[in-house]
Amino acid sequence: MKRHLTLLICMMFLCQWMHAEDGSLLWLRQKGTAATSITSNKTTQTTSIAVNELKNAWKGLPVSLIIKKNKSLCKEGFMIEKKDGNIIVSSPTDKGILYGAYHLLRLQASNPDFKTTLPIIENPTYSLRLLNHWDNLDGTIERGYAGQSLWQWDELPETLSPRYETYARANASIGINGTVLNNVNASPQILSGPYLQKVKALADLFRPYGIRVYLSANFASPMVLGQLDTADPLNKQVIRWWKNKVKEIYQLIPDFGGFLVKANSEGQPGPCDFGRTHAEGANMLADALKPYKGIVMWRAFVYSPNDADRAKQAYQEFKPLDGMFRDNVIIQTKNGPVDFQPREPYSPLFTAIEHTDQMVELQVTQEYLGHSNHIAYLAPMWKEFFEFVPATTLKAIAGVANIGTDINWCGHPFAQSNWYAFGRLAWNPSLTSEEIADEWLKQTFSSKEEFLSPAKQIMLQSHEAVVDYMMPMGLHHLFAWGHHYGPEPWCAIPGARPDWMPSYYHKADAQGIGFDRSSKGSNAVAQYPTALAEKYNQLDTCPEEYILWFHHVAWNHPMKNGQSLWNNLCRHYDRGVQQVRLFQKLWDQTEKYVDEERFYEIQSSLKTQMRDAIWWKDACLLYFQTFSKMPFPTDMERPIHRLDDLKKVNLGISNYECPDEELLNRNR
Ligand code: BDP
Repeated sequence: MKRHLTLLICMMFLCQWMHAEDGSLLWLRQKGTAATSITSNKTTQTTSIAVNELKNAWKGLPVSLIIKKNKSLCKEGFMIEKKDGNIIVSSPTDKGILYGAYHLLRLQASNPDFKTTLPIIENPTYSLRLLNHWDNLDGTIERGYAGQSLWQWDELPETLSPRYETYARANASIGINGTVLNNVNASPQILSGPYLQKVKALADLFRPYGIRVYLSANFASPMVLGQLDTADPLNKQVIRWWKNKVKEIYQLIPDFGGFLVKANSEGQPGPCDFGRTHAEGANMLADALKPYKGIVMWRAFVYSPNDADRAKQAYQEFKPLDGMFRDNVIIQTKNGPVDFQPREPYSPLFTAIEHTDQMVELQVTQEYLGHSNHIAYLAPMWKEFFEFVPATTLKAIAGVANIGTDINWCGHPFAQSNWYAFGRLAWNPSLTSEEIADEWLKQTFSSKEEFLSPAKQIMLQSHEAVVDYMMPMGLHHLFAWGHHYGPEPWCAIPGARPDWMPSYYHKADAQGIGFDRSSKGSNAVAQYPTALAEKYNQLDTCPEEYILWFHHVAWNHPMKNGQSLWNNLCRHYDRGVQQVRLFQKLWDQTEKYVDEERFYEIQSSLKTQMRDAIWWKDACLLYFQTFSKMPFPTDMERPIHRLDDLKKVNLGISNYECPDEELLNRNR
């Protein structure tokens, strides 16, 4: 009897453990009830996946999947309609069928009335919707906050982790159709024979999910792997080396997507090392890829250490090259002109380049937004970008992934929403942030209004809150040296690049604060189309959210609300902190509707976010006060720290003691 009881208790524990909510299911949680008829008119690996997904999760009418031509659909588009008591999902391709099946499941989970909205026609806005993994071959991830790299290079190609398939499913479910497997700071080894075998194994696995594989290429690969004494893009041997390499890749991976290249940026090799231009470098690779329909995504993230205003440099380097690139080259530019800051104006390259295909690089991983500790739902930030850069001017879209080996994939349960939102916006940038949040919450947590309302409020206000407590009003790059997590506006490392120091960006002095990029300053405003340039150029017409990006503003300058700049700055920081307090209360309201594990995990990470928000506010305001010499508004929450103490904070990931200047400048 006693033994039976012990067994029963053990089994109960085991069941509980098995059902413990660890976030690993992402937004793919639906389960079907009855065996509904799901048929398809053709069978491919891809349609079989679609059939299985529906068999496992669909609860409604019989579904027929039909591959057929339809003039209103592009290759990956699909139509969902109701006919004679059936749901028909049709598309010209099996990929479109798969997307249609996932869409049907999404509708089932997020819109109980969706049948009244049929027929639905969906075509993706961008034909290339890519994740960029900044994963290194040693398993680490540059700016990754969710564990190690998913790719188990040591085990590949023989062993395939089951997570690869879940990764592919998750991507396909939101329409992502390409993945760059390795870091833009690329090891040449990725192009070596043994590694290409490993890449092939992943490509084979991802193919039925409609996902193509791409690689980041190190421009010096012919020297490192091919023992050539140059990587000059005009050198015949170099050209031959790349042609052979590309041929080797396509023999293994016939649908290989192409290369992503970070060249002559932050110490990476590139054509400029050999007196050639970015266009000459990109074109040489493009020519090698062309016979196989491969592409080159050439990054415009360049800035040299000496030049005046870092925000101007990508434009200065790439605008004169417009029109000189082959038609299978796409210039890949970050959304803002500096570097994924909490808020930046859009990069003026997007409206300046006219004769070359362009794509935007967004950062899903929260390098500058609290890593995986803070809730920062990024759809609102990305939507801001699309207000300035019409979706149709872009050929493709890429997102720097936030995915790692953590059981919940992204570190923070809410960070999954950024992976999700990236995919959904890449498919359709006109979806609203709220629609995407709503879909994601319903699929990931619960459809109960009592849950949705507070959770959605947190999500929709979260990005602005982070901007407020970190870098409001156009401030940028106030981050601590090395880790890009905490504040260090005072940071000054002797001998380090000036454009890696916060003071280069905030320029706080006795008069005021902010970077003068007006026509009286660096004149970065001139890189924008005339109407915008004029608007940004004048202090009184420049939007307040960018004011310190474009102007050096006097501390006592009266802002639109009649109060001084200093008071406004204080109010923003304070508002950020108050918002996180509000998020804590809102999250507590959801307790009844969320599983214990995720409820407490998020509750606890909000405590960290609260602590960090106060840290940011106190550090920035106490430091800037040493210049403004103005008092805090009386109704603002007082700092709880002393500046001297904050200056001593060291998260143990900085390079303060690094004596080697080159290393110092590379590890930033
Ligand atoms: C910066 C990151 C650095 C990246 C670089 C890039 O700090 O790790 O290598 O961007 O995008 O934001 O190349």
